[in-house]
Amino acid sequence: MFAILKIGGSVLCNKDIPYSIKWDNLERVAREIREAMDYYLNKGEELKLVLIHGGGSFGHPVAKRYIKNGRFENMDSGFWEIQKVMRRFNTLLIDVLHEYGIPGVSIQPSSFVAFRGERIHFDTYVIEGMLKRRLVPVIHGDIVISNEEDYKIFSGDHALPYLSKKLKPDISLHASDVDGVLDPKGRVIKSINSENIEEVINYLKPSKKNDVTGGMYLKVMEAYRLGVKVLIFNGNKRGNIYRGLIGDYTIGTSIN
Ligand code: IP8
Repeated sequence: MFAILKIGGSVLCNKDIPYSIKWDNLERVAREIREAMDYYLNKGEELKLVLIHGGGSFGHPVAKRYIKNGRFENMDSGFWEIQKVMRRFNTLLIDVLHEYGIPGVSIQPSSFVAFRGERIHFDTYVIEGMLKRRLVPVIHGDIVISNEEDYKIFSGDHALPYLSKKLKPDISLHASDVDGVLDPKGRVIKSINSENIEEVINYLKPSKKNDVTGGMYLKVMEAYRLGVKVLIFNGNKRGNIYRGLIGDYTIGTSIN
């Protein structure tokens, strides 16, 4: 089984408090990944895994300080400051993975990823080599260079579709803080496919009133076009990460 798992910032951090980790959640996530690895090992198989995490309460507050009127300023210190807090967050997370015997290795996008226009420059040769060696690359949202002289945030939401398209996992898991894609009555839509995509898109279309819906609209559109199965589920609920990793796709909304 080959999975890419993105863990949302709200699962790992308390967004209201800078540099705060939800330690109980982080421990639980690591334990559930370990249990999923053991599940496959017991069957004589293995779980190939790429992990992605966002900026959480580390990258976002620091990045905000350097954005004025939609542009980055004072980036001689901004670049290394954002890189530094993200490196710290990534290290804290990977340290916990190691405690659970998960061979996490750090992938720091600010060192080698760039935007060229809207195109992402991201060489995955080393990540693929790490996967062959049973390592678990842990990629994070970061600050990266963009075009000739500019900068841009490379988000976990860039990394998940980019790596899914390129590495073609069996499943792309999106552990967020919602139960999945909701219908107008607030019920989780179990599956989005060619039969109901038009209908779902219609009621997710961004309205000015509601940004969150707009966010979900883009996520669903992108996931649908990926050509890889995507599962959006609630990573705050105990057991969901384990279940997603062992192929129980009833825990949220699957899109393919
Ligand atoms: O939380 C943002 O990543 P995201 C990364 O996945 C930074 O959007 C540095 C704010």
